[in-house]
Amino acid sequence: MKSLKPKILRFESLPSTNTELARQASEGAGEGLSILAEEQTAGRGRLQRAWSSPRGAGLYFSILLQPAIAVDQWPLITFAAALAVGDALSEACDVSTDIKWPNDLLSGERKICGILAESVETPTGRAVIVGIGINLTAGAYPPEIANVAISVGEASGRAPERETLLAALLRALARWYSLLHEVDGPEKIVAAWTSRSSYASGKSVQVTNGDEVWQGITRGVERDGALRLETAEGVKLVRAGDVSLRSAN
Ligand code: BT5
Repeated sequence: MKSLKPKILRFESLPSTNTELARQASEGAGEGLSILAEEQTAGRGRLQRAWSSPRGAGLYFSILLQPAIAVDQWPLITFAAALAVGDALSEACDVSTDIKWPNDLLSGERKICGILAESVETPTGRAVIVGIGINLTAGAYPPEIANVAISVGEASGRAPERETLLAALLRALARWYSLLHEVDGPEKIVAAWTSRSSYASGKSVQVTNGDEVWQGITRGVERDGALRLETAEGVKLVRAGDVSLRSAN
């Protein structure tokens, strides 16, 4: 069994917890090293998009993992992280969430958490940095995206306790990460993810990946985390892209 022992380094301010952890990983930091910052001045999303990270308004966290699973299953690390955040939000804040493929936690269709997994070379082999940004208060995101973003405070009606949430997150990450390494663990993670995501099956969506745009109905996920999309031209396997709800026309 693989057990995760997180060790947290705390910073007042960083450009990005993922970037700082990548630097430390390339210098030999070990599995479980985690970084927490009060604010990020250059927080990152996927495809070099920005993640709004003002001081004290969100939980900005990254953890270094060296999974002992086949590389083609590494996308399931993001799934495991999404399941862990869902558990932590439910346990510590009484907030229930939906998961939008591949990495968004939603509360009532609005994004409450984003996850950014990046692979990195270390002296002991390839590793993954999982970055997690959770909005604690409405100050975490810019007002322009208030229609698509939400915070724990707004979703729960209570002031969120960051340390309680962090502790729950670390426990949940250790649980799901350990499951990922069990025989049948990947199948169990895909099954749990599918049961918690209204987007996994039967949802009419549009998927944008660079210049490509596909429309279709979601039909579950593959063993490696790829999203099955039934389009007019047949079933496509989506491995990268942004999923949005398709408006009825
Ligand atoms: C993500 O990207 O959702 C991944 C976000 C990961 C952030 C964490 S914080 C700790 C660690 N260190 C980092 O530098 N990053 C990680 P993506 O799916 O590409 O979504 C980005 C989009 O979400 C942006 O283009 C905005 O539209 C929107 N957005 C930005 N800030 C937001 C916020 N605080 N809450 C909700 N939506 C936001």
